[in-house]
Amino acid sequence: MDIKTYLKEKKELVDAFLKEYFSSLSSPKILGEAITYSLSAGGKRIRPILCIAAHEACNGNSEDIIKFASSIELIHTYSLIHDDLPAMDNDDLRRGKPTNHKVFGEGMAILAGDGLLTEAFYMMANSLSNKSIKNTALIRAIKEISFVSGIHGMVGGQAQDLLSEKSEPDAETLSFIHKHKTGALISGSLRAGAILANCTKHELGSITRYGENIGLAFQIVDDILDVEGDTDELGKTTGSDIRKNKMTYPAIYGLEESGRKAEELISEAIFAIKDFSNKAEPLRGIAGYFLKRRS
Ligand code: GRG
Repeated sequence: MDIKTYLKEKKELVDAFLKEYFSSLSSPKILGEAITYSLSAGGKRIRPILCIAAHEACNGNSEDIIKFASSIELIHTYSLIHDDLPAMDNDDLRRGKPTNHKVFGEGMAILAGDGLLTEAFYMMANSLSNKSIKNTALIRAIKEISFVSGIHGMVGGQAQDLLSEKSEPDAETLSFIHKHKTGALISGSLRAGAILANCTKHELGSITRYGENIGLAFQIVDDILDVEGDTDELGKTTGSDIRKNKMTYPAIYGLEESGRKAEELISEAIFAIKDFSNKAEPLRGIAGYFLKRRS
């Protein structure tokens, strides 16, 4: 299986779903424009794809969860819009385009983020499209995504990140930030996909270990790309972590050791799903892709 083709096909499914879903957004018009501006700016759709791939690995059918998986992209996009605000990272460029607040103003950017976050849960709650998904599984999956997105996950990690800009780098805080700010939503997306396929306890444990490892690896690679990457390829301004005195892997361990750590985590992720059939090939491929990505 060619992982690039898999990623492209699944991204197209998510893109098409989101385009249709937001084609008739209610008033005021500008709010819809601010939302679709960021949502259609060319994100990789990694979190929805991971949700779908975990669902398939646990013998689920991807078509059953396109709506649920796509809703996770709304949460991710909200987090990027708010992360770029002057009160947070104050960035001008995202996904190769001016950031949301640069185009629509801070107030509308905040509301676009709020709207995306809320709509995500409305979408999830309305995502029972097939009898194979049970109500109890859907509630568990929604519980999972709300846990990893909020104070116990992404928002908690972001808060620590904000606090740490003024402190000396330390490994424990860095690990907390990365695992919560980035790893939690990645791992939660995978777990939700598995839960919606009525996975076994053993499968959920393996998917969780896979998710925790690739989640951390994803952010380490992100840190490395901020130093070594190309602004055009990345679609965001590089070097911003150093300028903002961010706690990152390269800042604490250096580039070489950070690369080694990411490789180690990816191997552990692949090992964690060793008992799965070839239906987990996309998960294995995505782990490898995480290491090589340039954007
Ligand atoms: C609650 C006000 C308020 C703000 C919350 C939680 C939060 C804002 C921000 C944290 C989220 C964040 C920016 C995490 C970094 C994760 C990361 C590596 C983002 C880039 O993800 P990709 O590469 O991006 O998947 P694309 O553009 O492909 O979607």
